[in-house]
Parts: sequence; structure tokens; C-alpha cells
Amino acid sequence: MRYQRSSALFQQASQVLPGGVNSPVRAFKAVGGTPVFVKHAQGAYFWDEDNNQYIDYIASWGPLLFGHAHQAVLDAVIGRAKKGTSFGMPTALETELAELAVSLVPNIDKIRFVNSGTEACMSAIRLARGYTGKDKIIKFAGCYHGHADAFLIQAGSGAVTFGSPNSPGVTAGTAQDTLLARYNDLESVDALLQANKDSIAAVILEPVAGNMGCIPPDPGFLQGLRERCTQEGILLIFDEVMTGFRLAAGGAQEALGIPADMVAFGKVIGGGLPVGAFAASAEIMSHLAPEGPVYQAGTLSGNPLAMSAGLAMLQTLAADRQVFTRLAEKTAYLHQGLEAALKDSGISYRINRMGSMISVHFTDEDVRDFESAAKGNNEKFKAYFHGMLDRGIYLPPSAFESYFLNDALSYEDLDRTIAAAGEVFRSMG
Ligand code: KE4
Repeated sequence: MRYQRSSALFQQASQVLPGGVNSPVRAFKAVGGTPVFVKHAQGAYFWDEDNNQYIDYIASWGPLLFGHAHQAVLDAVIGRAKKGTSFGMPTALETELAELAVSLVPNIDKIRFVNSGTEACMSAIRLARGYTGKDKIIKFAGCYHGHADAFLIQAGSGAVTFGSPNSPGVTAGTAQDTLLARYNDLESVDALLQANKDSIAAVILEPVAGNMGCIPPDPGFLQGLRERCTQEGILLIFDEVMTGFRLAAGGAQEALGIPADMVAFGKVIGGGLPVGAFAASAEIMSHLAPEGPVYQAGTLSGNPLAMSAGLAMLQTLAADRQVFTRLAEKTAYLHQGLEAALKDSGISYRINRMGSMISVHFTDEDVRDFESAAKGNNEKFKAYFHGMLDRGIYLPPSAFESYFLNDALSYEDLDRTIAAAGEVFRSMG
């Protein structure tokens, strides 16, 4: 592969954009090398500025369930743009998308649109605190809920795992209200519940983790959280920015059968345009401004251009529920192919998968939380990533990310991917 144009563009970008990108993971820091710059994309493929073609396994980090430039979304956005892109006034489109989302997702009566998953999770936490009158939240090490201060917290020292900032600019004051538990470990939650009686507003987690690679919940984990939150009067918040409208039309609540008190969305709900959302019962949402006292606002929230993309996306998946089965089957096929290629390679590995989310970990122990995910051999991951990139297969440029399959992927694409992986694993072994 030639990367001259991308390299030149990265140099130029780095003069005026911090790190040359507008979101850190794109800069290839975790895998080294120079990020490829995309010129255009269609279906399961994109072409970089050097005209190299790739099979895309990130799908814009999840939004593009049906692949790039899906006709229904294009038609909606192009048609809508001609009528004006944003008004700062209510439009019927917002209601139409809200009604469709509420009809698809269990346990929600009302929804508020924002512009990113970060905004959705940040606002959900504020609403939970306003609704319960309590300050602390429990999150899980390795789960990512966007870059709001309350979430940029890592496990601190101390037996009860008080949070400490994991980014400059996040204050100790903020960190003290974020408690860290271990994913798939109900005992770590119980310790925090005991040590913080009557002061926890919410537990927030990715019901299927995708930011440690893909980590499915152990059987009983989510049910255990549900029971504890119900018992303690704590709101259970599912961050479904990744899983929403991807695991099922009703997201993880439907796929896993566990009811949340509040749900945050992003990615698919915007069809590739900036949309986030958070949703809950009418009772909880009645506390949100202007109906209630918890303030939240946004200039471009619900703008008709983004709403038109989200509506086209949700209408398409609502009318084609088989897409979730097709995606799960394609992901299982890829899993089997990668497993077959790895089995005789002499390389230690684990593959985690749920629905159309999958990740490969170069380790000899099961990956079921951040600690075990962090034991993966990153040198092997880098070799795998670049070996696949050079063969025209674009994987997430970090071991702590999930693949996101899209429905435009054909079985020929999957076979090409598996064959490329076989070559790479043989070169790594
Ligand atoms: P955004 O603010 O990036 O739209 O959403 C934040 C967010 C919230 N919750 C979950 C479960 C998420 O995965 C995300 C964002 N996901 C990352 C990929 N791991 C987006 C890619 C990026 O940061 O550039």
C-alpha cells in the first residue's frame, strides 16, 4: 500500500489540528504509523487519498449499520437540506423520530435529542442526580461514556476505589463523586454500595462493553445490577451509544432482557450525522427543563438535517428486522474464520463477540474486564492491525475497541478478511 497522500495530509493537519485529528483514536497512537485519510466511501468500502481500497470494520465507530452512503439516508439528507438545515425552532421531524425511537425501545416514554453520545451520557447523569437528589455515580473501569468530566476517572488508590482523574483538567472535586467498580464483578459493586449508603444516584455502564474491546456481560451480571439498583433506589443507566439499535431494534434491553431506568444513545440513532439522545419514563423525564428543574439545552439539538438521517436509519431498520440476524450471522462467520486461522498459529488469543460487535485479544486468559483486557500483547495487536491494513482491511486502530460490522459486508468480503488474517497470523507466529 502507498500512503504518500495520507502522510502529507497528516503533516498538514498536524499544523492546525491538535494531533492532526478531531478525535484521538483516529491518530493511530495506539498502533503507530500514519492514519489514512478517507477520500470517499460506499457500502462496506472506503478509499483513501492514495486510492487504496479498504473493507471497513469500524463503520464510523458504529453508526453505519447498513454501510456507507446508504441510499435511504442520502435521499433523506439531500432532500431535507434543501429546506434548510437548522432553525432553532421545533420541527415535526423531531417528534417523528422520537415517536419511532420510543416505539422501538423498551421502558422509555420520552426522549431528549442532543448532538453526541458524550452529551447524552453527561445529561443522563445530571438528570439522575437531579431526580434522586444524590451526588455519586458508579461507573466501571474500562467503560467509556464520552469525555464529560464525570467519566474521565480511573480507579484511584484506596480499598473502596475512589475515583481519581485520568485527565488533566478534571478536578478532584469531580472525581470524588465518581466511584469505580470492576466490570462483571458484582462484589466490587456491593463494596461501593456499602461504603456509600444513600448517596449514589446512578449506576452507568455499557450493557455490552465495546471500549475494552468487546466484553459481553457474564450471565447474571446485569440482572444483579438491576436487583441492587431497584433495592437501593438507584437509577440503572444503560449507555447504549454502541449497542442501541445495533444489538436489536430495542438495543441491549431487548437483546438481553434487562430493563434499565434510563438509556443513552448515539451513533446509529443519527445515521451518521451528529445525534445523541437520552430517554426514560415520563416520570423521570418530567424533571428535565423546561418541564422540570434539571437544565439541559443545545443549539443544534434535534436539528432537522440530523433528524432526517436518524429517521431514515431507524425507519430502515424498523422495516428490516432481519438485519440484526444477518449481522450476527456475518459476525459469527468472521469469528469462526479468524478462530480457524489462529488455532494453528501458535499465537495466544481470545475472541469476544456479541451480535455485530467482536474483538480479537492477543492473550492467554479470558477477557472479561479492563484488567484482563489490558494484559493483551499490544505488539502483536500492532502487527495484526498493520498487516491487515496493508492488505486493505481496516480494523479499529486500538486493542481497546470493538469492530462494528455493517450489513453491506458480503460473505466474499468476510472471506477476503479471513484469508488476509491467515497470512498475517502466519507472519506473526
Ligand atoms: P461520542 O461523544 O463520541 O458521540 O460518544 C461517546 C461514547 C459514549 N458511550 C459509548 C459506549 C461510546 O462508545 C462512545 C464513543 N465511542 C468511541 C469509540 N470507542 C467513539 C470514537 C472516538 O472517540 O472517536
